[in-house]
Amino acid sequence: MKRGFMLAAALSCAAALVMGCSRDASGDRAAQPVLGFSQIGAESEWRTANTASIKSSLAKAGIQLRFSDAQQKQENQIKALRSFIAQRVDLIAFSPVVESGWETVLREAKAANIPVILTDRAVDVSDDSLYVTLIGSDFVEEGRKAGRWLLQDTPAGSGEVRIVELQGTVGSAPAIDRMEGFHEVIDKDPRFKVVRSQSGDFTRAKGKEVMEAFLKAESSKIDVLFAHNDDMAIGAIQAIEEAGLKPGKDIKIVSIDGVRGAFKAMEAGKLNATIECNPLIGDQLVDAVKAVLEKRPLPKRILVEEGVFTQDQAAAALPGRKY
Ligand code: GYE
Repeated sequence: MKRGFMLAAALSCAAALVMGCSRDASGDRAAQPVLGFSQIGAESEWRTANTASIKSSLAKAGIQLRFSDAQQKQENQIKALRSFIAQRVDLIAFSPVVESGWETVLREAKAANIPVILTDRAVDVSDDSLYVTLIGSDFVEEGRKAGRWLLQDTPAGSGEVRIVELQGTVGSAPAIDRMEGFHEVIDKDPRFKVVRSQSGDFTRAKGKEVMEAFLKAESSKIDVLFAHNDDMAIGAIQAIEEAGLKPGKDIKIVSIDGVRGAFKAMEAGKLNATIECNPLIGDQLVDAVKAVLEKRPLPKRILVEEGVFTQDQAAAALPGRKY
């Protein structure tokens, strides 16, 4: 009996070693690995779904989560990362609000031997051994998809197409890349012109505010709105309606994410298309965490699959949407 118990204890300890161990619990190594996660904030429906996915997948996998919300501020993320290092967590994952400015803190994590996984957004560092992998979408391709949709939707032989653009957070990977991909496609056709472009910080409130400013400033007709996320488009829809115009008709709108709010706006005829950006990356994060703890190699980039949805597909697709 006693021997059996000791064997079981030894086995579970071995299993704990394979899984990786928390190093901070009263000096004893706990069986559950500990992951510190620094999230950007709760700026959009996308982000809320992303947080829920990460929390539920980690809980299911028995990985202990220390979660920190940065309220969209890089300084808060850096503080959170330093605190995870001080707590000697087994792993750090984070979604970097902007691309630059991470080198120092990532070196501190490396010096402490704590592997770092990036989720959703990229960093701009000279040494890519500072992180294990990036799990996230191809934002340049999403921008291209928005551009291609617009090209297809514009009748041949039409005149000038005047576009306004609501950019995401200044300096963030999705804002930089979506803008680049969109331009790559539309710049080939001289009819398309981006007449105004400004950040709405990925939020509804700012999307509305900046769209109001666009509408006031533009004396000529705005044909198209390209918004880097659905939330800003939804905010802008309000501004367009308050200006007495019909969103989706007077001004065509294409945005990115594919959240439920976008499908509802498409059903109502107010949004023309949304490019999917899948926030449900919790299970892929768990797989990556396990690979790191078991010392299996990982590719530097893990992509997420996604598509494009238009108004005519909205009603059929909405009940099946998970975010
Ligand atoms: O598109 C936006 C969110 O980084 C892909 O961040 C993410 C973006 C997403 O605020 O809604």
